[in-house]
Amino acid sequence: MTKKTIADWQALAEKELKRPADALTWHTPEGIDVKPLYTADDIAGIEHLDSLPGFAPFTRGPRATMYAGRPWTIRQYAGFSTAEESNAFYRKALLAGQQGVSVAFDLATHRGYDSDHPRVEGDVGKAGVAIDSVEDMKILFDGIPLEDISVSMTMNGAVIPILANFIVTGEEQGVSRDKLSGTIQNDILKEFMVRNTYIYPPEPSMRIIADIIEYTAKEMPKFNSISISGYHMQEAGATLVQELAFTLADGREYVRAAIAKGLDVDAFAGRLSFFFAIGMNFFMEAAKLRAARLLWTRIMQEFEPKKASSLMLRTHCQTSGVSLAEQDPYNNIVRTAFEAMSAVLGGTQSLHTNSFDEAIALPTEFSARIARNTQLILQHETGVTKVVDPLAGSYYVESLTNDMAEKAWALIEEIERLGGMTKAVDDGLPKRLIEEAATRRQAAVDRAEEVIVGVNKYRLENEEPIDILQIDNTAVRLSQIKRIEQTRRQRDPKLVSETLARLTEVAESGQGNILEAAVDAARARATVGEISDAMRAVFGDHVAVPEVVHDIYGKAYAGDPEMETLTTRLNDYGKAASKPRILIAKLGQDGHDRGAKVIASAFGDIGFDVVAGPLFQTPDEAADLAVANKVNVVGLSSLAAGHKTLAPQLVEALKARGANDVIVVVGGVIPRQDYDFLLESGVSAVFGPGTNVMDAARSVLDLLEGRLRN
Ligand code: 2CP
Repeated sequence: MTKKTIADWQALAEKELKRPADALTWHTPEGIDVKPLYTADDIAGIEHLDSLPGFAPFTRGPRATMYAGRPWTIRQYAGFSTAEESNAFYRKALLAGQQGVSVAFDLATHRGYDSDHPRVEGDVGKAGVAIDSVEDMKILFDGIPLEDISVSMTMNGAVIPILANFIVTGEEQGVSRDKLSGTIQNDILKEFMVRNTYIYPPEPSMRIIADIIEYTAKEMPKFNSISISGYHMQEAGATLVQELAFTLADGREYVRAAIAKGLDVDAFAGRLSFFFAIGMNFFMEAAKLRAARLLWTRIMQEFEPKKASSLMLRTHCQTSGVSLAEQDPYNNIVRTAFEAMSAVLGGTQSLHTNSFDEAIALPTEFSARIARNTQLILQHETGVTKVVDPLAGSYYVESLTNDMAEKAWALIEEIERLGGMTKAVDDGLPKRLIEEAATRRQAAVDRAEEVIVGVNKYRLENEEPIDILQIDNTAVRLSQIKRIEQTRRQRDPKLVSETLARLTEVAESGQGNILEAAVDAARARATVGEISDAMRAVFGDHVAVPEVVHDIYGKAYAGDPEMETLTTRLNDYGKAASKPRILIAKLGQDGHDRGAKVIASAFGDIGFDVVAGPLFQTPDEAADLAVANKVNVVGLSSLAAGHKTLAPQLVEALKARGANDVIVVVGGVIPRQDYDFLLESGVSAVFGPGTNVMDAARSVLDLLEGRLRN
């Protein structure tokens, strides 16, 4: 048989297709053109191909034997309500096959407020567990031996009091800090970019990180000092290349901060860890992890470490929350399983698989079991653990790995030219690029150019509501307040004020280690809020200015008859009354602003006057803003389960200001079970996950026109 060439294939393909073969090229949002066929020519000359697992640049995995030696850690992120309830959940999960604990804290804790603070009324115990002092933390880990079980804590803003509480909890369990294993997220740069649970401005926040790296390097050799996270970037709409590049650039910045503190690179680099999202682009996600390891080695070589472990990228992964749909939610089980497989083929060290109901509410015991079992089945039944890096040598995956690395490297270099990530974050470039990508994607989904089964194609006519977990936020808050009061009664007030004063002094002088000082305060039973405030007194609060991107959504719909009809209606409304003005509001400590930003941007392009409200408002503050700006509509975006408390308060606050004619609509993660409650509370429309933005705009306009007629 004569050997066939690419030209032969192309001729045959075009005969089959009856059009040019490059019509099949998939232009991904990453700017990578994925061809329908890859051959040996596509990987010729790629440098990393000869590398082996366990050796730099670790493209094939950080360990020589990978899962054949030890499978990845099944580490499900969980936490809700009180410490007692979360503790019971962890203990059960550990008995059922989970291998590590991963704590989700509520947003009040994240932002350094005690549960009795008036700003956090709607947040306590909602999207995570409420922790106010060591007393709560001790209950959280009761019966969980911290010597044996590694604990991940997703904490960034209030990282100092939480880590201090964890250390003291260990001490009081009889486990000295050198034996504590686990990870603290401690990645503030991405908070300023996308996740928004910051407290202090960037500069003191970077000092906090350097102090934690210093302290853990000296005192906690088994503890990963940071989890440098791209997850939230992808959740916020970043492309995979953006996620990869910005995460590694963040990592480089933290290394520089620690070295500037006087640390030797080998003293801490081996305990830096990473965290990526795994979405539905199956091969590209696996390639992303391989490229991440390759590039991290390249970055770390600049610092000339002596230990191989300093060059090694180890990562946790979580399947993508944003890829889940409210509609036909059992599809999410399938999505998560594919994403989990992709993470494993990419060589993750630890994995969280989402529960199928996570687009709607907190996981139930049932959905959490399926999520965990997804990983157990992968580990025990599929055989994927038996061979290291099984995708190696695939023309497509190797070529993708290389493309991802090159594209991300170009972006990393751009960040360098801007003066590094702290500066780039300050200038707002990464945030803007991510928001543009998010808006572009929303338009692609709304136009069904990107298919989501059950949402914009194959949609069910009737959806059966599923059982969801509801948290009685008021009860949790009251029980937390009771325990705070008890703690305050039982502690030595003099010791508390002395240790807090010392912490403020360390923060102010720049001398000494902040975490070390906070451990003493935590031991004396100073609360999370008090420890945070002791630093707030010196560092102040970070206040972000909301900015919105333009002309992305509108461009995607340019010339579309749907858009033209809406524009005409908006113009007619404008002539009859005034140009409709909408305030996009975020209330409570819910910092998930992808949806709010996309809506603000798209509504602006559609023709509304948009006021983008700041994060973290109280209902009264939002009502003041609405009145001051004379808006017709307030669109409340709620993603952290606070809507049942906050939306009625917003309606009342508007009424109290005589703004009865302002229409209130609510969008975000709102379970169908809550719709009636919200509508009865004075909300005019509810837009759940998966809402088409054009449909939402049309509904808002219907409401406005209805008001005009009446
Ligand atoms: C691993 N080990 C092995 C092998 N593989 N030993 C022999 N043969 C092998 N093949 C050893 C490792 O060296 C290590 O020991 C130990 O086994 C555990 O392995 P590991 O790979 O370090 O796994 P891990 O302990 O699970 O740690 C994984 C990470 C860590 C990624 C390094 O940072 C981590 O657990 N991160 C989780 C972060 C997380 O859960 N985040 C939650 C995000 P030594 O340690 O002695 O070397 S929540 C997200 C939400 C959405 C949010 O953020 O809002």
